[in-house]
Amino acid sequence: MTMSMHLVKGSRCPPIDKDKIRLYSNKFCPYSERVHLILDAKDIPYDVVYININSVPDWYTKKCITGKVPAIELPATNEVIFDSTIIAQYLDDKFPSKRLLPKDITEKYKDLMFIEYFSEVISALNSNLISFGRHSIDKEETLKQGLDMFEKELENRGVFYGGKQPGLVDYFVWPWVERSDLIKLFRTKLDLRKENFQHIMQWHKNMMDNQAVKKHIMNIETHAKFLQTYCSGVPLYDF
Ligand SMILES: N[C@@H](CCC(=O)N[C@@H](CS)C(=O)NCC(=O)O)C(=O)O
Repeated sequence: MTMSMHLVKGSRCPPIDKDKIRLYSNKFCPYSERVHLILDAKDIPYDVVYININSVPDWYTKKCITGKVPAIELPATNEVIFDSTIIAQYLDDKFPSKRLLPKDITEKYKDLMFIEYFSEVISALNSNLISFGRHSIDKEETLKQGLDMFEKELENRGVFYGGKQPGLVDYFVWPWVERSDLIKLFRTKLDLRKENFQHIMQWHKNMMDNQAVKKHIMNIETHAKFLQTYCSGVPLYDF
């Protein structure tokens, strides 16, 4: 069972299917999109319950202590695992047939550090966007350094960060790249020239051909429409 509307306070938790992992998600949450991509890339069957994060149902906070999405609920035991990075590691260990993290332990932790570093780039990007151009220079530097590092890393690694096939890093970075054209909507002074990011541009094209990405991609107009409601203080998740 997949619920298409975002559930709010006062709603009931839909009965869980005992054969499938359940994903608690939100259609506009990039962290949730990460987990959709991982589940689909690994062909793991799952159902989805969407949560309105501005009116979190009480039953959800009882299940997931942070009240945040994404989280997964395991069939049979009803145990809940939250946080996209932790969920992804759990799924990669539990379903090892299509590994997305390297088998080699040192390489695996390098990828996890890379993802951790990407969080700093995300926070620099958010602070640039949400300040509508009144951004701080040090955040701009973090963003530029981050993008340069991601460009160089791709040059070294091959077609994808995962090598010949997308790996965890690819699926984890993608949701923000999908939304990158939103930058144009903000009066940002950021000077990000596409010609300086040739490898990332090609990677973008390659990712657009990926089945999991194709299944979840939303067009920029839809992202923009949501962002307008978000910036107005009343985010609309169902329109
Ligand atoms: N580190 C978490 C971040 C998750 C997160 O921030 N989710 C947002 C939605 S995109 C959320 O649930 N926000 C609600 C809140 O902060 O209370 C992850 O990687 O899963």
